[in-house]
Amino acid sequence: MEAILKEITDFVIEGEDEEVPELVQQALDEGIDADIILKEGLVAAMDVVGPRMAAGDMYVPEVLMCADAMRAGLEILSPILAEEGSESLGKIIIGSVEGDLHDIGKNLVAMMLESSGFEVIDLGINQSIPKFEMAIQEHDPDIVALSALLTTTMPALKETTKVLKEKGYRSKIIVGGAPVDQCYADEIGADGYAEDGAGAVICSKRLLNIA
Ligand code: B1M
Repeated sequence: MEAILKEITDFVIEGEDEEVPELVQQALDEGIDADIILKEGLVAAMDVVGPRMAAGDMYVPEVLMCADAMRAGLEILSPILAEEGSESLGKIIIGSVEGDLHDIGKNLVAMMLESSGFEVIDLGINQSIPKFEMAIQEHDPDIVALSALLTTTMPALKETTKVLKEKGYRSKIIVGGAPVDQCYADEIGADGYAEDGAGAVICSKRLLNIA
């Protein structure tokens, strides 16, 4: 089991978007849990890519190839991870804040929320405050989930939260992303913080008083 997971990790790091889905399917056929493949195969690759990127050993085009390979693998896992619930627990708008182009983690969070029974409207990356506002006016969500992966986009997280709160929308605001923590969420006045997809589900249910 470990061998194929390591192979998946290595192929994601090499940005091989044709081999990765094949290997993910092979791992599933071998009976490995989708959740294990996600964590120990796909996400593990990003734990290698991140430090290499920080050290200047990998550049943006190469990292983009890794992201594509990861996405290709996720496409195989998504239907298994996201078994649809019948009745919606509530409506959630999710997006990466302005200036932030990262979406792998956000997509995972969206998938977890959806698979837990929430209706999720994913606005995508680089979403300005007016875009969040337009979406809120159109969909009237119970929750708005904001994602930020960069320390440089944390101020956009703060500003978006501040403006949406000031405008008095009924939606609760939850925030997350690698540089964000509970302390920062409290500081910027968000209603909730989640470390990952599972946390976002727990946090959303808590805010909507769902047992
Ligand atoms: Co970027 N990048 N990147 N990058 N990138 C990081 C984040 C970085 C830590 C790498 C590093 O240097 N070590 C670093 C940030 C440093 C910092 O700010 N402190 C960094 C940098 C510097 C940059 C650029 C500035 C590089 C450059 O251009 N010189 C640039 C900025 C672009 C921009 O956004 N404006 C950039 C670009 C990119 C790519 C486009 C090449 C690519 C993104 C492709 C894509 O997403 N489609 C990329 C990638 C892939 C990464 C790393 C390697 C991997 C991110 C990832 O997908 N992780 C990342 C290093 C790392 O994280 N190891 C890095 C896997 C994913 C499952 O985890 O995204 O953390 P994560 O999501 C988690 C949680 O954070 C949480 O749940 C998710 C699931 O568990 N979560 C939420 C996320 N959103 C949530 C929302 C919620 C709740 C929880 O709502 C409530």
